[in-house]
Order: sequence, then structure tokens, then C-alpha cells
Amino acid sequence: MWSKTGLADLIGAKLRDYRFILVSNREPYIHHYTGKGIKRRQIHCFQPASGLTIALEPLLRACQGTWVAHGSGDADRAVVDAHDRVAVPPENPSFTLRRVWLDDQQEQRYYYGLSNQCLWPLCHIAFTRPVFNPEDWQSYREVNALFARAVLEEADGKPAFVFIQDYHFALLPRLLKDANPNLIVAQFWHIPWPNPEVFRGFPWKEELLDGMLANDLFGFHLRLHCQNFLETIDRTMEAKVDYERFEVRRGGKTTLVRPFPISIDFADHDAAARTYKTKEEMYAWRKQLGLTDELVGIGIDRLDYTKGICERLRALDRFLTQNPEYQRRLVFVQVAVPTRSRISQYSALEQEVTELASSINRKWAARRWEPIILLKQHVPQDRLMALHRLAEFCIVSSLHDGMNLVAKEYVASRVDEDGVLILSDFAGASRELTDALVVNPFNEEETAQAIRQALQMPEEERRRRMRKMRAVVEENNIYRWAGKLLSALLKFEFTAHEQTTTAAFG
Ligand code: ADQ
Repeated sequence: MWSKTGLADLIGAKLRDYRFILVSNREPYIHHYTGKGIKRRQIHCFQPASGLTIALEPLLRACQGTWVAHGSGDADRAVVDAHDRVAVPPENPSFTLRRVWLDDQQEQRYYYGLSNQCLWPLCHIAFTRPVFNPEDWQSYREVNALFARAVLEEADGKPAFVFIQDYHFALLPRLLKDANPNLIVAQFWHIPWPNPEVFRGFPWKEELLDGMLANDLFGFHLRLHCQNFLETIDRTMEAKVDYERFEVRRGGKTTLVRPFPISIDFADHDAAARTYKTKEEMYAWRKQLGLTDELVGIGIDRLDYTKGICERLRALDRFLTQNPEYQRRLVFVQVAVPTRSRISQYSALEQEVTELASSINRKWAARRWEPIILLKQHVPQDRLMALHRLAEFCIVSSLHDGMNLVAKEYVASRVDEDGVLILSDFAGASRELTDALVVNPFNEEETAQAIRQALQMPEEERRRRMRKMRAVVEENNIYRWAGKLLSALLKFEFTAHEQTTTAAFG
């Protein structure tokens, strides 16, 4: 069983003499001014809602490394030193945050444009058309070069291990390796990789894939995504693809391509869910939502078109039509935090979800009961945990999702070993959580039936399924994800590049 200490030991033994540099677009801590006008003086530091940052922070703490990220807060510049660095977390500094500054146009084109209007829909295949804009691509290249400069400065010519996150930085590995071939570079792609036919339309594919193949190790959540990637390389590049060993060889360099299903800090989550504070929060939710003895279902997501929120609400509507005995007895709480609102599809989705929830509520409203409570807000993790505990069932109905951490969080919160998870077959998590009620989210009839099954499932079966899912998340925890990833890299270096390894890992 991997744990925080096990991972820290591995890092201590193998990476002791190495700088550990992690790169992501989103920063783990953001500084904002609070107050208005002349009172706008106080600086507040907070952690944004993101599966990625929640998952990676324990790793950074364990190795006291440097996290390079876009400085996006309005007070971010006010707290950094002359090298754009700040120690975090503020209450107990344990690693360095190096901020990279982007202007409005770069943010618009590299982040909202190429990353989130092109690569995001392209990789997800959720039937939202990607935007291929040459100016966005130019900006993506520019920003990858900015990050390369920052990483090279942080490495300072010393032995370093660079761990890059996600689809914002496909070109970064090549830029780093060209500047310093001794850097050990790994990248994890947190979203799916599509089949080669879908990727074929991407206008700058050779350059993008060339950047990715500069990595020593490339990770996806699932084997399927690795296979899609290998096939894409095979069809696009002059390279030797080894489907047995999951490797690509090109120009004398080998890149390992491996699945590492991401997870959460189960032990931490489980301990927090057992506290008295969670009980208090459960009570606070009941009061806030005006709940008495209703049955409760929940959905918790970023307001993103890949998460299948409308499909889920329509399934609920269908369920109420087919099962009138649950009218006035069931309340579905949908927490949906708006994201990427500058992109028109996202603001349109917010409107669509709001209107759909209202129309379903108008249709069924009786006395003081409405079936859907829509909360469009960010909710802190400890409050989400209490909401998990209140719910008879949780629906994760992603149309496509690399993993989906909400599913794992729901399971980890259920220290009472009760509750039913309804989980999309198109979320990576469904490969591990096979004791969920797995549904095709495009089939609203099937989801409606799963809601009925969840509500009518005998307690013994609910407990048996939940116990099994909890055991899976406990074992496949975030430390295992990081530990397996580092171990694969170490093993690979030892067998394939004996010389480099001795120099690199001692
Ligand atoms: P996301 O698409 O962001 O992550 P997900 O894995 O579900 O999706 O993580 C979302 C995180 O945000 C969870 O920790 C959740 O609790 C939190 N969250 C959601 N709604 C919230 C709200 N209203 N208020 C506060 N917090 C909220 C990407 C990929 C996923 C992959 C992760 C990690 O798209 O497939 O699982 O990275 O690799």
C-alpha cells in the first residue's frame, strides 16, 4: 500500500540530489487583494478548485520542490521576490512557487484559445467542435517558450527532474531537452487522447507530437488512451512504435508511454470525513437546503460540457415521470461551479443548465417541494464531503472524462459504507470502480433506471458495493499514482540508459 511516507522515502532515496520541478498552467495558490478602494490593501491567499492541484500538492510537499505556474491572481506580483518566487503554503511554507506572467492576449489565445477551445474538445470527443486558429497556435508556442525559460532558470544547469502537467504544454519537453538533454522530463496528460482519425484534423500535429516525444516518460490515465496515442504516432510520424513495450523510438530516443490512473489522498479524505466537523456541516447543509426527510441525490462538477449535466437532469426528469411515487420525496442537489466563462460555449451551457433546472422544477413543483436545487458556486472540500455523506446516490455522468475525481471523493467520504455511485462508462474512473452502477450517459433511459435501482437497492448490496469501491480507492491512491510514475521512470532509465541513470539518479 503506497502512502505519503512511502513516496517521501522513494523521493528521498532516489531524487535526493535532484531538483524536482513541477509545471502546470494553474497555480496551486493564488493571491488576491481583498476590500475595495483605499481599503484594497489586504492580500488573501487561497487554493483554487482543481482536481489537478489537489492531487499534486502532496507530491511537492514531499520533495520540497519548485512548482512553475501561471501567476493569475491580481496580488500575485505583490508577494513574489525578485525571481518571481514565493514560498507556499503561507501558513507552513514547504515548497517554492515560481510564477510566469502572461499578458491578456497570451491568456486569451494560449489558454482559452488553443488549450481550451481546441485541444480540450478535440481530446474529449463530446461533440463540441474544436477551433483551429493559427494565432492561438502561435501564442501557444510563445507561452511554452516562456515556461521553458522559467524551468531552465529553476534547474540552473543542475541535475533536475521536470514533471509537466497536461495539454497546455505539449511543446515544452522539446524546448527543455534541446536546451539541456540531461534533464529528466516526464509529462502527464490529464484528459483523454482521441483515436487517430479524430486527431488527424489538428493542423499542427507533427510539431505537437514532436514536442511530446521529447519526454522520457508520457503518462495517461488509461491504457486505451496510451493505445490511441501510439496509433496516432504510428500514423503521423517517422517513428518506431512498440505496442508490446508501450514505447516509441525516434531519432535514437525512447519515450515510454504508460497508464497511471490518478486518484486522491484516500487516508486524508477518510480521516477528515470521520470528524465531528463533517457532522456539523451535514447539519448545516440540511438547514441551508431546507431538508427534512427527503431522499437526496447529488452531482458535483465544474460547469463543463464534458460532464453531462444536462443529460443527468433530463434523466432525473424521466425518472420522476416513470416513478411518480418519488415525487415530493426526492431532491437532487447539483453543485456546478462556473469555469472558463469567457468561452461562449461555457456561458451558453451555464444558461442551458439554469433554464433546464428551472423548467423541470416548474413542471414538478408541488407545495414547497422542487426536485432540483442548483448551486452555481465553489464549495470547499470539507463542505463537499458533508454533502457526499447526505446523499443516497451521486451521479457522475461525464460524456468523456480522463478519470473524474468526484467519483473517488464520494466513495472516500462514505466512511459509513453506504451510498450508491452512478458512474459514466466514459469516465476513466469506471475502469476501477466496477461496483458503481455504470451507465451510458447518452442513454437517459438507462440513467433513469439506475436512479431507480440506486433508490431501491437493498442495504446489504449497497454496503457490499461501497466497501469494495472504498478498498479500490484506498489502494489505488494518489501516492501510488506518483510512486508508480517515478518508479517507471527509474526502471526505464536503468535498463535503457545505464549511463544516464548513473549520472541522473546516482
Ligand atoms: P477536472 O475536469 O477538473 O479534472 P475532476 O477530476 O472531476 O475534473 O476534478 C474536479 C475537482 O474539482 C474535484 O476535486 C472536485 O471535488 C472539485 N470540484 C468540482 N466541483 C466543485 C465545486 N462546485 N466546488 C468546489 N470544488 C469542486 C481533470 C480531468 C479529469 C481528471 C483530473 C485529474 O478532466 O478527468 O480526473 O483532471 O487528473
